[in-house]
Amino acid sequence: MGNLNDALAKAKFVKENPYADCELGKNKTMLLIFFNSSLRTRLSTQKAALNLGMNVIVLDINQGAWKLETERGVVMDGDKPEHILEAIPVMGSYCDIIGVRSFANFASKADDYGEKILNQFIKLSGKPVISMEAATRHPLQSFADLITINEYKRVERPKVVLSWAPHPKALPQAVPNSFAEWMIAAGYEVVITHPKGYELDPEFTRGATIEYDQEKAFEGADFIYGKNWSAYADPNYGKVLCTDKNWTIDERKMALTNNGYFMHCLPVRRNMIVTDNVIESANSLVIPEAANRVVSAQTVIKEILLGLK
Ligand code: AN0
Ligand code: CP
Repeated sequence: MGNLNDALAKAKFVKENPYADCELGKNKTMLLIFFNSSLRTRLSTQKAALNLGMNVIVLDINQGAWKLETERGVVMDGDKPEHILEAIPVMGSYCDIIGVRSFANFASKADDYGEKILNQFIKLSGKPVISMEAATRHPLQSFADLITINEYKRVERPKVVLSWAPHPKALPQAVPNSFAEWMIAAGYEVVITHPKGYELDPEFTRGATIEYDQEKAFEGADFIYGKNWSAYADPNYGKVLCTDKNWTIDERKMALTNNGYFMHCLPVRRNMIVTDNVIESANSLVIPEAANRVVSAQTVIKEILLGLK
């Protein structure tokens, strides 16, 4: 928690003094590369860089850029005119810091969990790289979640419950992996609840309690963090095993908590993950949580800029 306390103190300063370092990023360029859709990460990371006086360029790879081949050795006679091995150093040459969003695509668990795309950016861009959600982690989200829990917690060591909830499409494990990793590192009591078959990589969950009974998990919780994810374990990696709406987070389940807060990284599908009444309740933190995405991004970008000086 030592490093996290330091990070939280830095975040608090940034939140209270958003323009204190508005000259730090002068004549520095932030390039944000999106392989996947985004609302919050796109806007909050731009806002964070602008608050630090940086210039910002955003590129959606799938809208307007050349389709990228990612495999070496391929005869490029198909629909992909450019190779990522050239594209990355070119993009790196136009900026001082590069942010990348590249979700797990479930084609290869080894490539996803080896962070193949993110690592190529780290290796070939020649610039500091920020993950804006890569295959296995979403650190800017987890840092914002930590800031939010630290602001709202009523006890030193809150009970934080990560609850799987149903969703029609296969989603990555990045958000729950990171959330578990950060909350365990913060020293909180972490309980993870999900149907059988949705066990996450133990690399991220060691130190948490796994409770298959969702209602039991909710008892006495200070924070409920809703999230869907697809299966991690073989042979079902990346698959939807269950869409049972008995797992939807509703008022009856929230009543089992210690007047607990509801959190979700957003975007959220109402009445699949969480009912209208819970997300609209006074205990829902989804909006302040999303607002803290500017704070987490600005704190990280500021540290990187200080390191570039
Ligand atoms: C993504 C996910 O679950 O990883 C992004 C969340 C921040 N969600 C969707 O694709 C709906
Ligand atoms: N929470 C989050 O990262 O949202 P976006 O996918 O909209 O960026």
